[in-house]
Amino acid sequence: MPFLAASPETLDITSNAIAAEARKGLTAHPRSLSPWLFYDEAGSRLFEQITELPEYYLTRTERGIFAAHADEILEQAANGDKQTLTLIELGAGTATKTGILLAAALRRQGSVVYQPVDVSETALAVASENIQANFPGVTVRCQVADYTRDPLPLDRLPGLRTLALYIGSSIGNFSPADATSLLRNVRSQLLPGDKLLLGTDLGPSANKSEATLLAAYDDAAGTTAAFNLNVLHRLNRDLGADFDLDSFSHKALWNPVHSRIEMHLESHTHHRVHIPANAAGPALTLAFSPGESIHTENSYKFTPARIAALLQSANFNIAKSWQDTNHLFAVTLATAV
Ligand code: AVJ
Repeated sequence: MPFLAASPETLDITSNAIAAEARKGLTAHPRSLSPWLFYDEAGSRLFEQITELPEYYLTRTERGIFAAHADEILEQAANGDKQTLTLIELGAGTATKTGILLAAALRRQGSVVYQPVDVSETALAVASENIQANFPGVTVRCQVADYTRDPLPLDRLPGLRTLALYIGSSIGNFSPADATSLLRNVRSQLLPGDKLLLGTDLGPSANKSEATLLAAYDDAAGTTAAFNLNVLHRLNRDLGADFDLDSFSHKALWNPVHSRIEMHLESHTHHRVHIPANAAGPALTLAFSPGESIHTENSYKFTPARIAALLQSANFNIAKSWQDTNHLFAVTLATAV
């Protein structure tokens, strides 16, 4: 893979990090697991399936906004003048959603340097291969990093204006405070005038009922349930835990106080789960009672005012924003102040 960031060894999630995260979350009350644990190979595949579900409007709606406005987004990002953009993408994964924007960048400037950032070296290898096969004018520089924790390892290319992409409602997994620190980290790597394109899901409104929101996280085919339960399967495999998946069920709920969808795994019996000793600490026995749940994800939903406040808290000003005609999803272009 071209231009891989220098790293001592792969930064792909280590079983140590999984052990530490599971220990911390599962021994807390209420119990929780961090959503990054979802994305092992099976989980990533299930998430891809989620993005194609009839109930999961987010991905196709954001794609529709890009399809309708990509040229304008790129023009605005380049301040309408002759500035050349380099695109960086946080949590790029396999970069399947980025094609429309890269194509618009190519129409504008003929060639473009694209810097996908992700913790998964494997996902980046796929991204790099896909992009280079489909967009010969794009130079891919993969950057392996955990952007939630580390400073972004960006190449500041002389003379180029940076457009940072944080799309797909990924910001929705973070509490308001964590979302602000994350965007401040991004801002610290940008120069005044550089741009950020942020994709956010919107909360319930006249156009979107709570039922629509909930269905996106509790689909009829059970794909989201399988995605949620897969985290237990992962802990069984990676940590030697003995979670019985039949003892838990998928729960999605709307929390209006925090404006977020929550996903939980709810135990329906009295039972114990064992996790053998590992590098993160001694063996654990967890006693679950009926109705007790593990909180596995928050997915925050925004209003235009909340998006503006969040961006402002990280020193960005809104340049322009776009929504689909049904006002389900927002794409916001912001300028680094
Ligand atoms: C990848 C965080 C945007 O919150 O909608 C999908 C993950 N969880 N279905 C989201 C997810 C359940 C997704 N994000």
